[in-house]
Amino acid sequence: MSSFLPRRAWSASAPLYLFRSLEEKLGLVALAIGMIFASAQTVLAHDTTVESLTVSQPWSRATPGGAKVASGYLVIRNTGDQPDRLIAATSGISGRTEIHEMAVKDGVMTMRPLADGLTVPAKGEIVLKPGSYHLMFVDLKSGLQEGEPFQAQLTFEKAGSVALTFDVRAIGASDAGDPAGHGTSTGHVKSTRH
Ligand SMILES: [Cu+2]
Repeated sequence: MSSFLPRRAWSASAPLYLFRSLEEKLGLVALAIGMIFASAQTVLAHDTTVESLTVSQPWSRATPGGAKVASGYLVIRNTGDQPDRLIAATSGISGRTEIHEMAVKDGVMTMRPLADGLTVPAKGEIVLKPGSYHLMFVDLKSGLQEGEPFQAQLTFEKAGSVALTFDVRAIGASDAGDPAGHGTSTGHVKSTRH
């Protein structure tokens, strides 16, 4: 770094040079730390990462009065070389939280708990969405209100546990919506409320 300096300038300013060098190093460290925090906060805005898994856009719907169940949706991406498995979920809003799949059987939408959890393929993703896989918050302690997020925790076989904040969208919302959170209410998704 100092090879371009004349020898005389180098020897005269050596202590200063060392000081500046140290200062420079500290500056770089501070910059690096700043960048780590900046990128972490960017990630936290929409995604939560644990090991090789990234969980995006956790959301749910407001519940009608008296409802005892609510669904949870999200996307899990796996950048790793090994599959992982979502094996459990918990939340303070419900007595228990199950992992469900939904399918059409004899023309009727049915759903069932997945006893073995849900595999997240290596270098792949799994989408929990209306009409498909979802979390089911069973025995709700109180109704979910639009715009009032809640916390839940997912547990993966390999990556361990991750805490998430679920956005609560309007009754009848069919997807996670745009980041500004403008609610859409469409009647046709009623049959896929779970
Ligand atoms: Cu369900």
